[in-house]
Amino acid sequence: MSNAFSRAALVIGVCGLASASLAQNGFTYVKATANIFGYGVSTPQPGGGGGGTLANVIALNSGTGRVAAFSSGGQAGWAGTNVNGPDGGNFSANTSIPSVGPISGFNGPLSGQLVGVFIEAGDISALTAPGGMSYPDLASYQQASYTPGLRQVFFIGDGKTGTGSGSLQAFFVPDGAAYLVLGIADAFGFNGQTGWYDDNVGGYETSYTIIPAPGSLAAAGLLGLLAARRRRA
Ligand SMILES: [Ca+2]
Repeated sequence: MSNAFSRAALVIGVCGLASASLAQNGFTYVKATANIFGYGVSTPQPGGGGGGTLANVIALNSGTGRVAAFSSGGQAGWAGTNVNGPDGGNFSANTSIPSVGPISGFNGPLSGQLVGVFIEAGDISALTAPGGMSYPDLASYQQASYTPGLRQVFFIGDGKTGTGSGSLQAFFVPDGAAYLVLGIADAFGFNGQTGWYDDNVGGYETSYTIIPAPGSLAAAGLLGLLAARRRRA
């Protein structure tokens, strides 16, 4: 190995470690009753049936070009019985819920998935909801990466391209995001105005990592490390 090559390898290694040490890591339990449309300050239920509980709110370290990754497991149930994991299930073949105040709606196949939304700092109550993310088919839950906008509810699932398998998916954090909110998009039969949280049971154990302005090389390396750690676990 040439000196030049070993020095380059060392620099890459140190940069990777620096990124890893600054990454924001955490764990949170997202109850099946966690209302994604409430931004942690209220639990709206315009569709009736109960607004559930406050969504999980994670205050993000500031930065630009941040990337989030997730690893989620556990089981959640709807109307007492049917259960599924964080990638969602067949309680309803699809979810179609309109926006609530400044938070976008959520439309896609399956139901009961772990979803998230990035929120900016300050009072958002007077802001207009953006259009929803596009999830036209099951394959749209299996992408390598996603770029949700502020206040745009996005699919997380178990955080991997498959269900319980595959590689970690990268979620690019919109610049200006101050909070990451995690919860469930629920409605009567998962269609129509949000509500019907109060008969939900269980929840999702969710680990998250937000990598600050990593540069693509360090991000790829850190995601690889995370994947390797999970495979050993
Ligand atoms: Ca998945």
